[in-house]
Formats: sequence, C-alpha cells, structure tokens
Amino acid sequence: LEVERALHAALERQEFFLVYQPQMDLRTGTIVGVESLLRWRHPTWGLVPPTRFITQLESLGLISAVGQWVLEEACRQSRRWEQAGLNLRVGINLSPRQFLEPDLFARIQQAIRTSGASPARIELEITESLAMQDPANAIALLGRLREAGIKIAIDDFGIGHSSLEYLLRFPIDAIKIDRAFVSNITCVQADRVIVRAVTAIGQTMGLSVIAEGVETLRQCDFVDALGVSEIQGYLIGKPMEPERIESLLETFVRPG
Ligand code: G
Ligand code: G
Ligand code: MN
Ligand code: NA
Repeated sequence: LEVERALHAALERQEFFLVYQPQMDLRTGTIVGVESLLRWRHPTWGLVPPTRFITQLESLGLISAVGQWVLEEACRQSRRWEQAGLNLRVGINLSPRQFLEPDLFARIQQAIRTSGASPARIELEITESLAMQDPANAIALLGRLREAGIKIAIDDFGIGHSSLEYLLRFPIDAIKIDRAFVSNITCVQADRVIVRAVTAIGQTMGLSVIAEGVETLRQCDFVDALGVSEIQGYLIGKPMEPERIESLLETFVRPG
C-alpha cells in the first residue's frame, strides 16, 4: 500500500509535527494546559487526518517510534514554554501499544531527561480500555510515573470499557470526559447525569475533571454548573501551532 510506504518514510523525512489545543480552568478563566496532537503533512497529499493514519501506525508497528518522537517533541516544547516563563501543562496521548511496551517508563524518563522538561508539567493521557487490560500492571506503572512527578489523565472517559472500580484504584490526576457526553449536554438529561456523576467521583478523589469538545458558551455553562474543573474544545481554541498558543496566552479573555 502507498500509505504504508509513505508512513515508513514520514518520521525520517520529518513530516510529522505537533499542534496544541488549549484547556481553560473554569475557576480562574485562564489557559492552564494544552493537549498535544499529532499531525502528518505528506509532501503531495498534504495534511492527512489523524483518524486516517494513527491506526495505520499501530498496525504497522510504527506507533512506538512515532510515539517516542511525540514524547520527545512535546517535552522539548514544554521546556521551551517553561523557559519563556509560561505556566502550561502539556498533555501527551499514549497509544494502547505504547502503554504495553515493557520499557515505556524508561522511554518517558529518557524524553524528560534529554529535553530538560519538568515532569510536573507533563500529563500522559491514557485511554480507559487499554489501562483496564491488565489492572495490576497498569497500577504499578502509573504509580511509578506519578512517583517521578508525571501527571496521568484518563482520556475519552465514559466510552468503552468503563469500570468504576478500576478507575477508583488507578493512581491518576485527571479525568477527561469524552466529548460524546458534552455535545448534547444542553438537551440530553442522561448526559448531564453522567457528567455530574463523573464530576462527583473526581471531586471526591481530588482529581481534575476536564470536559472535552466544548464548542458553545451554553455547553460551557452546563458543564461548569455540573462541577467540571476545566474545558477543552473549539470554544477555547482549535488545535494550533505552538507560536499561536503563545499569542493566545497574551490575548486570552474568558469567553462570555
Ligand atoms: O485532532 P484529533 O483529530 O487530533 O485526533 C484524532 C485522534 O488521534 C484522537 O483520538 C487522538 O487521541 C489521536 N491522537 C492525536 N495525536 C496523537 C498522538 O500523538 N498519539 C496518539 N497515540 N494518538 C493521537
Ligand atoms: O481522543 P482525544 O480526546 O485524544 O482527541 C481529541 C480529539 O477531539 C481531536 O481529534 C480534536 O481535534 C477533537 N476536538 C477537540 N475539540 C473539539 C471540539 O470542540 N469539537 C469537536 N467536534 N472535536 C474536537
Ligand atoms: Mn487526548
Ligand atoms: Na478524548
């Protein structure tokens, strides 16, 4: 396949880059973090949507190499922002495959050490489903990462194999509520009930609760009223180049 061959070459040809989507703290109305998101620009096809190549990277066995590049690049960016005096947490998505690699801890340590990033500014986003596969191992690994000062977020929470029991046992810092629960929050009561319940659990456990995919002011008001602590979504900003994050920070005023 043509895409296959192109992906094999993409890392070396430096066709990958990261964009960053801002996250706003609802109490302070300030940008407190960003999520790094992988992009691929092919020389002739242009920008390829992540949905079209992330699963490909997984099945080709390339996700670890590309994931390592993502880790290193996001850590380098975090270090640059820290040196510029900006207070930003940087979220990094880990694929299921990466999470199951036996040397993941060493790889993360490596990325942090070589970049000079502060572990406390790095937040790893893992999906529920993959963390659940082997709870004992996952708990041990997450514990080591947190002991090293790195933050952990459960991504896309609420879809997939939700197990509250495991969630309660996982050493984590944040829950990211999947945007499926946010998109209809103003009209679907069931979604509000779920968001309220997740938020209550998060608060009880001292976790941040981030609502994803907030696009409108009304959605923002709803999740705010339900106790969510941070929002991420087009209302605050689309994923953007790192320089644009810096200008956003200078000019940002809370919407509404
Ligand atoms: O912008 P969005 O279209 O970026 O991302 C689509 C999907 O791709 C999301 O589910 C997101 O978690 C995933 N994704 C984006 N960037 C990365 C990355 O760096 N690593 C992994 N494993 N997944 C990513
Ligand atoms: O799966 P994960 O949560 O890591 O990926 C986030 C995905 O959600 C990315 O594809 C990102 O571009 C997308 N996204 C972020 N904010 C919004 C939003 O407000 N609306 C929609 N429809 N998608 C969003
Ligand atoms: Mn994510
Ligand atoms: Na998500």
